[in-house]
Amino acid sequence: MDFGLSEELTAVRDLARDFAEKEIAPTAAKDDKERAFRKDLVLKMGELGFYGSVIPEKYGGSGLGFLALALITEEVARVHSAMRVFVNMQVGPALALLQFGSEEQKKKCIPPLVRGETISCFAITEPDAGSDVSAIRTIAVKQRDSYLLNGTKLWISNAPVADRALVYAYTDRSQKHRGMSAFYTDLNQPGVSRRALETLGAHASPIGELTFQNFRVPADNLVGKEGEGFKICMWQLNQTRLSCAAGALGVARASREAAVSYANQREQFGQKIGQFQMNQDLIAQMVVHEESARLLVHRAAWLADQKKPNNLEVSIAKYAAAEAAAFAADAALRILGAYGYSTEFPVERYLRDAKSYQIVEGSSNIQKLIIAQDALGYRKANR
Ligand code: GRA
Repeated sequence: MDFGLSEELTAVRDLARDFAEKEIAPTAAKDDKERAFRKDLVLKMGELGFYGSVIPEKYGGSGLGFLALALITEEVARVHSAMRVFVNMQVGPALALLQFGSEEQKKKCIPPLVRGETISCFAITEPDAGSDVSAIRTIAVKQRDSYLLNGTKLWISNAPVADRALVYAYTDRSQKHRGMSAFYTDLNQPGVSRRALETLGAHASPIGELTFQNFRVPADNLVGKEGEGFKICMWQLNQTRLSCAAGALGVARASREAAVSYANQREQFGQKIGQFQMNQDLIAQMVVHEESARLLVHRAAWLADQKKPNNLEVSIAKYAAAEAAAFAADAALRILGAYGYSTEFPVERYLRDAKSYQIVEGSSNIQKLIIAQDALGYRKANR
């Protein structure tokens, strides 16, 4: 067993840290406040290879792997959680295409995703289907050499700005989840309307609704076979969930760093507030939750790099990291008091951003369901 990072992975982490601190951090508060879409930073992350670590060189990536992706994501999220969402939006569709797409789709679609040239998203969730993916209502009806898509997708990250979307829709509803299919679509075609939405956190990550009205998708944009959509969706979520967990680590770390720095400097009742055991209790818990979550995230990423099943380990890591982030941001705010509550300091942003991790990519409750059903032997997570 080796807990150290290789030289190559250390270099990847340092590059991401350097970029995050120099290029993302200086405007993070402003970007959050203005709900800015920083396309320039999205492109720069592409240039630095942040979207390509899990993509082979043949399709424009570096093939460095999932641990590299986790390290990059954590560093980006540590300075601005909203910016790591772009990583997931490029990587999710690219990986689904890599795993299930035709050779032609891979050659044509993956390199621009890796470079960040085509801004992408994946569209699963709907007004009446969040945790229960098989309850989606969007349908795709085949008409000779194309499909007509109708339906509404909600809470889709990048919906207001994306060029492409991996859309999940039913091609045969009578087959239940076995009648779902996946389409890699061009959103700049007629039949798509978009509505931007506002959320509590992740303000610099555009989010919204996509409505498809007789949206025509060429038949060769079907990913995999008809009926494979649910399988593709579950497979894809297992990858993006891991990156999400790594993002949560970044927020947990930023919160812990802010709390420690403040506790070492702020004085009350004649001493540094770090001397008070109630604050020490919070800091000790932050450290333990964060460090255990990091080990779990790295284990799940390591398994992915060994090409071993890791659905269970991803759910454990995602649950642990999301809860660690929410705990740490809340604890940091308690330690900073009014300064934490103030919008002059980043801790309130960490708290708003941390809450998203308990909801996205399978809520904490869904992760617990997957973990408990595996433990009880009802439904094995790794299959
Ligand atoms: O036996 P079968 O052939 O019928 O297949 C079943 C099962 O084996 C079938 O699907 C298969 N399956 C899987 N196959 C491969 C299920 N899970 C997997 C898997 N992981 N890999 C039906 O299975 P089931 O267990 O009966 O399905 P279910 O009960 O309908 O749903 C399961 C579950 C609740 C886990 C699922 O629906 C789920 O994961 N829900 C959470 C949805 C979610 O994560 N949404 C995320 C939305 S996207 C997002 O948040 C973007 C955020 C962006 C960002 O911030 O980065």
